[in-house]
Amino acid sequence: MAILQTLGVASCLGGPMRSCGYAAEMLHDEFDRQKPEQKRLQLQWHMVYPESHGSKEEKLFGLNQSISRFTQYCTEQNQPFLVIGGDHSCALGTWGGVLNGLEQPSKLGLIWLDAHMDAHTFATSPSGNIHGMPLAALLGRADKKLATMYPGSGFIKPENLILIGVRSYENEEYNLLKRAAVEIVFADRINELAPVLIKAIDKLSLSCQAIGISIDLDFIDPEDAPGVETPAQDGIKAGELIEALSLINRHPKVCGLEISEFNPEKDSKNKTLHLMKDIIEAFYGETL
Ligand SMILES: [Mn+2]
Repeated sequence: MAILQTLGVASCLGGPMRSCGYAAEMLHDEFDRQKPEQKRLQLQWHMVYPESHGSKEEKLFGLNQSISRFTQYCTEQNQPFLVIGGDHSCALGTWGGVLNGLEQPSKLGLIWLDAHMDAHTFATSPSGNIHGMPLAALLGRADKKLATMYPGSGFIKPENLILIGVRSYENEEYNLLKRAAVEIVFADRINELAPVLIKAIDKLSLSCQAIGISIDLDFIDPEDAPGVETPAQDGIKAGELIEALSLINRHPKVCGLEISEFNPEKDSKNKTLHLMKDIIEAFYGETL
């Protein structure tokens, strides 16, 4: 069984809540409870924690730098990876690191499954929460303060980014993405997720050397994934995401998967925790 390099980000510095830093630890235990005959993959866990001193900006920069070193190494070694947030600000490190590790950073594609656009800057965000800003930085459109938290030396080309499942956003972030001509597939335009995801992979495969998938658990309908920081009604059913990911199981162009925003305090009967495990197995698991 292949070993999947996995990084847990024990931080919630980018969001308003305090508990999403426990996601990786809980998921680690969840996989540990599996019986050997149920195992579809082997995770090699690494963990990163924020520094205990310094400003929030300094802590987030340090944290994202550590995350980026991990994904840069995996990218250089051509090894698939998994990053478990933490809040979604970990994307600054995850994809910044992949950009640092690629010979041609302009050939990174990114599929962003999220109820939100995450394309604010400090100038436009009503909350000032950094988990709502990673895409602005990844596109090279950050303000000065946000740019100091980004460890990447390159940026994602707007034509290589596709947002899927959006249903809650502010005009300022919509304008930023629209000006950059980023493709957005709104949740209410999705009848069935699998063909939408496959179309996105096929499109990016034409011009990209590697494709990343970033999942914010609030992409899923809150009925199926109640344990998230910022729920939004009318999301995609969990079963549809699992089916879609099974169809692209270990796709050779996909370099890594990121899952973020799990909030155990809001979970009910461990539904969202179990879903995280199912997502990982659907994409990275071997068929039993
Ligand atoms: Mn997000």
